[in-house]
Amino acid sequence: MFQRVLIANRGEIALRIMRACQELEIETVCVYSTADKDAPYLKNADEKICIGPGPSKDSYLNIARIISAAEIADVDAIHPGYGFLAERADFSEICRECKIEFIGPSPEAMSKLGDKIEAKRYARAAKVPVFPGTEGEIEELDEAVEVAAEIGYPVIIKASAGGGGRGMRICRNEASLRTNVAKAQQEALAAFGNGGVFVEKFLEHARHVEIQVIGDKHGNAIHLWERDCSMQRRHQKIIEEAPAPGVERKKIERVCEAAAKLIKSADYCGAATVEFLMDGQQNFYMLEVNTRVQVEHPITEAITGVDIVKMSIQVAAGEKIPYKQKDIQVKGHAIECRINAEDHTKDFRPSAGLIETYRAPGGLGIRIDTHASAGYRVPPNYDSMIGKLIVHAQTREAAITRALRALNEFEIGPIKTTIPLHAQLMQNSDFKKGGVDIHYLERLLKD
Ligand code: MV4
Repeated sequence: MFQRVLIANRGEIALRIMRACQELEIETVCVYSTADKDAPYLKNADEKICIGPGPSKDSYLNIARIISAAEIADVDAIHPGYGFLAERADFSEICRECKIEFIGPSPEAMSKLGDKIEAKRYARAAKVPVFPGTEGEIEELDEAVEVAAEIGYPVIIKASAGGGGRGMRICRNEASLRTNVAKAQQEALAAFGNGGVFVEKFLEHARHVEIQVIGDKHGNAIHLWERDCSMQRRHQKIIEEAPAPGVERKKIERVCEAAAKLIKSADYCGAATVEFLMDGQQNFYMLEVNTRVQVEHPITEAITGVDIVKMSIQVAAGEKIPYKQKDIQVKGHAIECRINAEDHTKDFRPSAGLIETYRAPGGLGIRIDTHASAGYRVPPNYDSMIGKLIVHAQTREAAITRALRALNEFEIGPIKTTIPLHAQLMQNSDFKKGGVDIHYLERLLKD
């Protein structure tokens, strides 16, 4: 096992990783920017190293500074968390060149699955369902038009290097497809340095269901079942839950097994998420593979009892996954509410500043992953998520009741947070029924 790990991240996920390291008796070194210098979570680290000023490009995204910190602190490994450098294959490669273990996939595995066209190839081979569409990247416009005629409109053009909603164009007829392919290619080249685009069937109404998987360096991979992340706004998830309400277990089990096979076929080490859209008939279509630990991993931890962050470190250190697939059983239901420092009544405007009042809920089935507390100043430089409330109960209904109870106990002020929005959603009859689609929240907020 590693002796010392550097955490190349900040906030709640830096704290989450430090806690996992402590339980593994690994020393932690946390990097920070001057915007985070007084943040209390840094006290949880054995050592902290300032890597630059507030702007991410000069600190949390600055590879040279992070590698220098890792060399100075003499760490064995770096955990990237999520965001920042987590999905940068060049960073994974530089770590390898510097003989520092990157806690996550190899640059090869990350590139294979991070590229959407490549990922779709691996998916087809592993019998993971994908959208019908062009096989690889579009070379001839006429070929794309032919495929679109076969699968029927609407279709969507996506950039192979895109993700999270970037580089997509919906085409509802041939004329639109003909004018948009070249534009999409140019845009993709400018934005991602890779002009590869593909076409697939566009699904209008769908739920976002994703599967947690993990691989080790011994050719093993398992899945940890699914999460439903349909409650989102502008590609930002707001609420996630596990398992996905109302989904036939036999059906999801087949997709989960294929997802595990997919990452195994890519020699993938670490935690990953295979994202799907699910239509009204519970057909699944893969969207993309996220090659990192995700924000919403705790709901999977709640229903499976598996510590995903700890396991991500163990597999990076060369240990085998300590579970057989049949050991991973779903127990109860979990819901995560993302607590953002935002005013949802003012178009989710960021609400940074000093937290004067902080009173957290507690009790059975409540977990709060946050770096916030009374006296903490939320810096304006970074993502507005300041924490997550994760509730676990025996049934979905009980989890919703428990979440509302916890949200009513939760007091953060005077900055605005999404707590009141969550309390409203926990009482929303459509949410309570289960199975809202990916456009639900945006529709609700419009009325
Ligand atoms: C789609 C789609 C419909 N059909 N692909 C958006 C982000 C990226 N991960 C893929 N996305 C979508 N791809 C096909 N073939 C609809 C979306 C989409 C979406 C997906 C997941 C969660 C929220 C979304 C919001 C709008 C569009």
